[in-house]
Amino acid sequence: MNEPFPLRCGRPLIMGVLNVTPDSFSDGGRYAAPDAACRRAAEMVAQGADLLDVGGESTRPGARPVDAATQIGRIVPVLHALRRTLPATVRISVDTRSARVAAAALAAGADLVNDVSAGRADPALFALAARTKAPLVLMHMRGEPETMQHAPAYDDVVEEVRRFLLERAALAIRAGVPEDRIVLDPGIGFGKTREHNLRLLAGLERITDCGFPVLLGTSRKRFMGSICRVDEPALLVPATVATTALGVMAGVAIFRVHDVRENRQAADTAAAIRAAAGAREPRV
Ligand code: HH2
Repeated sequence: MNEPFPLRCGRPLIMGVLNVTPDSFSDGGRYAAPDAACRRAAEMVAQGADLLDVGGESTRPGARPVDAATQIGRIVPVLHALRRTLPATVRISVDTRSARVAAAALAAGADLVNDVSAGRADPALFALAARTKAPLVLMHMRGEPETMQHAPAYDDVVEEVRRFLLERAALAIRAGVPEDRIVLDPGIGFGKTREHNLRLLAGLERITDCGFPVLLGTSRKRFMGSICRVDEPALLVPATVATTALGVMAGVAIFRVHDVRENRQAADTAAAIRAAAGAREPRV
């Protein structure tokens, strides 16, 4: 593994999405072959990505789980190719709920683990993160991808998400994951209605105030399509950029996006405005 990844480096970080799946909601099927993945990765790095999130399982609403061997077969050849072609300063995250997949990815050159189940899908994941000291993203999700959009309900979505994330972080720490390796993510679109997503975005500071770096994943997501009356995810770049700027103002550290150039500009501009306003440094 590379040197420990600095989660707090004083500016917002951009994480480029690289799905090596046949069925992801926005880029499925495009980058499954290692050479296509490397070209896309180089493009995102040239546009300002600090890290890349490689996933071999779609977690879009309605998606069926993908077994560990299939995920490994998709991800590992791509990771080897990325490590051969990318500068070592570019960090790679693996988007998986499986400890077996995460271990194979870390051995193939990944630096971070992004777990949308926050360690609930596979209890061995916390032990792996504890042993390797790899940074670990803990995301909130209500239910499972296959069924999570079936009438999700909350009394106070921001408070319930905040409490869940703090509980998962406490369990991870108890399992030996170093506190300074934990990243929290409110899980926009995961078991939430449009109204829940909007409340979470309006209440982001209650999550960033928890003291852990926060990752935000709004990129091209459907709740913005219903606001903007746009069906095609690729046409939601301007809406995504608006959420990135607001996320910076709320202290978000890492933005998981498909469109790196646009979000890099939004994040850097918002960070400069935030600094000019005398606000605290971003929690990065
Ligand atoms: N969103 C997606 C996947 N992984 N990880 C984190 N931490 N936060 C997110 O919001 C998040 C995530 C869904 O987006 P995408 O990867 O583009 O689609 P799919 O799940 O269909 O592959």
